[in-house]
Amino acid sequence: MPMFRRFRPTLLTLASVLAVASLPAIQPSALAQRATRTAVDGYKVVKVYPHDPNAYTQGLIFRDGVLYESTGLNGRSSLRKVKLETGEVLQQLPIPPDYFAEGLAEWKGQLVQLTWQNNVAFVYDRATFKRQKTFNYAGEGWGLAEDATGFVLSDGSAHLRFMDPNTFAEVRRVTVMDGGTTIDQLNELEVVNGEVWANVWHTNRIARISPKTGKVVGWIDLSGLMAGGYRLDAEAVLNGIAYDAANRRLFVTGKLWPKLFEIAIVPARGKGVGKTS
Ligand SMILES: [Ca+2]
Repeated sequence: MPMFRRFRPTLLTLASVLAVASLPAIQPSALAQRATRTAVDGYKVVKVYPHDPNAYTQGLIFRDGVLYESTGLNGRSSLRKVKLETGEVLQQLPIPPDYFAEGLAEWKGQLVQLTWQNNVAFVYDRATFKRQKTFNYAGEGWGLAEDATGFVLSDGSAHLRFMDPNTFAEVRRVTVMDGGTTIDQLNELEVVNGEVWANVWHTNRIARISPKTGKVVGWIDLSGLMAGGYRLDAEAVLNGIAYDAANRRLFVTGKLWPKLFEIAIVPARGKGVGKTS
């Protein structure tokens, strides 16, 4: 999500930061996990690919051998077609600076790109990137993905909203809960084997969510993935999940990350996701 949207450097903020700095570093999701004993899966890196370190990744999908990516920030937002193996941008459409692009999904050959606070989604022909229409929606736009019935949208709250694929009207919503704890800040999304996977903003975790109930059925902890303390920017956080269902390949990256990873999930219990070799 956006840079510094809640951060205003005041003395009060500084005092809060100092107060927080003296506490153990516990992510909200970790608190939830402790309370509920929801399984936390690990990961294994299968392959590493280059990723444009100027891409402020807000949406990522994999279709027919290539990645499609939506990047954010006003004046830097874009829609991109990216070669997986090299990170080369094969096709790019700049978004007018009034818009801050967000999540990205596909429906029947059309790409749908959210905007953060403009209440509009752009609909493009996937092959040409020609804009065909727009959708309007209430509230903020963060992450977007699609399942067999339509789109699923996150807006920074603990809600996942399910949208009609033809009108983008909200059909239903669920509240995401891990046991008794609501999980908000849901960001980039991907539907993987019938579950909605969500990056949780400013954490190294992906929540695996039941689309039917909103229940968190598991966590994936990707701590250490972008090794070497790569935090040139405080907002350079994990964000971007793309699943190649045909080949069971799972790709993840982050905002301004120079790398994109194919990973396999090492399950705490049960079956993993992704190839392990
Ligand atoms: Ca995605």
